[in-house]
Amino acid sequence: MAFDLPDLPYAYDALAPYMSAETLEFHHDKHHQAYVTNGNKLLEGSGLENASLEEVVKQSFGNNAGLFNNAGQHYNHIHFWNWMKPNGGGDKLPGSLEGKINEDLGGFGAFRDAFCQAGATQFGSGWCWLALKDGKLAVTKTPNGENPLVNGEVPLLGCDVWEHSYYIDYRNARPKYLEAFVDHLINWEYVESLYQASV
Ligand code: MN3
Repeated sequence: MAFDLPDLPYAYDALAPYMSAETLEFHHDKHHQAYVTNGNKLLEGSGLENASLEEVVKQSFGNNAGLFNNAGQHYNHIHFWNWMKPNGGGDKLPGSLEGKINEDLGGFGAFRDAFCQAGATQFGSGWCWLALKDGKLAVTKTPNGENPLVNGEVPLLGCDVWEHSYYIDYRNARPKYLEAFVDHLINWEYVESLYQASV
């Protein structure tokens, strides 16, 4: 099915000061729109016109680099907008997710350290993730538009560490952006809903 740019689930200025309206205007209206526009061009004639977005991502990986890059980024950004909310972040997690993080990762503090470290050490553009792998939570990172789906994992939370996601607000201070994302922006209820849907 053709790709569509979804509206942001909040106002452009709703995430300030941690993510500015200017960043969201460029990131959503220009960058995400470009993945949608280019993805739709590359979807035509690919044989995947009727596949779900998840299937396009999985089946184009390793086979059709142009389509994969745009479909992967479309998938990642649809979720990224929902992985954030005003007054989000911090350690007040829904109960079942908190228990799982304690069990598999050693608690919120250990998750926070690992997630920020993964994002800070992703060389160049990419994403850091909280994913479900063989029933266990794992913190990972991927280059460019890749995501845990291509490794047979379920993405539960991702943070965009392409410079377009933070350079206006944080310049080169990617670690500060990652800390603000974890401490003030994560929509844990959305993460919980993906976790519940996956078990
Ligand atoms: Mn982006």
